[in-house]
Amino acid sequence: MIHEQYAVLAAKQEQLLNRRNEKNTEFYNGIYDRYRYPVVTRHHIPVHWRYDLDAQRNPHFMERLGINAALNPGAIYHEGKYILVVRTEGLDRKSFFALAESDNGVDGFRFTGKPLTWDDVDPAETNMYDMRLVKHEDGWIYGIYCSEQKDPDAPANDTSSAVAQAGLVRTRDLKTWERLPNIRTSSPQQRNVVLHPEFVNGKYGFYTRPQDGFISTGSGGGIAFGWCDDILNPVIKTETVMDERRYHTVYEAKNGQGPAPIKTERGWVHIAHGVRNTAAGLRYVLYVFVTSLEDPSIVIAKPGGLFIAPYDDERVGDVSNVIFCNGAVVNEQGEVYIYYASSDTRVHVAVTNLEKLTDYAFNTPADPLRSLDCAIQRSALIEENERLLASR
Ligand code: M1P
Repeated sequence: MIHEQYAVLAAKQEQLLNRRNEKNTEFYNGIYDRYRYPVVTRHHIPVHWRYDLDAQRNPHFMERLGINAALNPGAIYHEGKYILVVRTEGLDRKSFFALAESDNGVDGFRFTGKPLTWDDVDPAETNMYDMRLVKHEDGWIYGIYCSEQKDPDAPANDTSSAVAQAGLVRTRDLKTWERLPNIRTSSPQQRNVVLHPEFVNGKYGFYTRPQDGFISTGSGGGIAFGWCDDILNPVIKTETVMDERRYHTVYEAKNGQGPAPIKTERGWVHIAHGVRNTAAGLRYVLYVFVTSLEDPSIVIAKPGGLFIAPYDDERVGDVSNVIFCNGAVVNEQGEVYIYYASSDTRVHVAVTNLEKLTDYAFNTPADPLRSLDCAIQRSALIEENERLLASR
């Protein structure tokens, strides 16, 4: 018999799932709209994924397999639906992937099916997270995720050191997933690896993030680009850094490609995360750059500064002061839905369109990189505006 408390929790959850989202009108920057409520949280995870509903086995209706957080989703727009593959973190700290879909992209996200699983090709893999979903022109939908395991070279008493690699899966129907071999590069570790959606000179193109350590990228200079001939044997022989880390920018300490880049008439728009260190720890924000349609590894425009930073309640969570994005979609109307997680805890959406994103990407001034030059840059804007205001 089903425990009576199930109906209580299910009804409460229905209210949350049916709650309409709305633009946050207190926020304005002309570039994108923020929404009042997160689009996915741990409270969206179905009750029967967390509780044993059987009244005899679970007389106190205790949560048996709780969920700590729902974050960093991969995203695609597929058959008229907004699909997220959410990093869903159990109370045991292990993340798994779960698919949620919505008809309008801003509310009504519901988890479907069961947690995603596939053939276990790598018994050492301990944790999986941050999938980038890409509809490639070869007809498959690929997912690249961080596949993490304990560092096999760490001394026995070191139970924290880890190694990150790029796991690869693919599907045609978002139901059956085929696990392919991990993507191999010459870098000791990899995270934030993303497949370019089109062939580049007949090859599969990848954005990578070479890193020496698990947390620190060390000698890894930034976001890199590489190719592979055979997706079934994914070896990237050469990685060339295309978007470097740089002193006193928002991506000084680390950066990483976000979702697959968005194709516009003027170039591929990339949403990336940049990291800097502070007295309160690492701060993660998003920034934008554009690469050439002819060669997606050549940066042709780069607005200065950050694109999305933690805002109000977004600042606080399991890992505070973090905005991370690995999913964005474009619908038939050219609207762009950017799914970002705040503080490694819950998922939000920011909505813009291709025209605004392109305007932002090409017409926002570049970072002058020095304070005095920034002051001169701003003074020029003020002078132009003062002339306009005086002529009113
Ligand atoms: O905690 C912030 C983010 O840290 C990592 O990102 P990066 O590899 O760029 O440092 C990832 O673990 C990511 O999941 C997490 O959101």
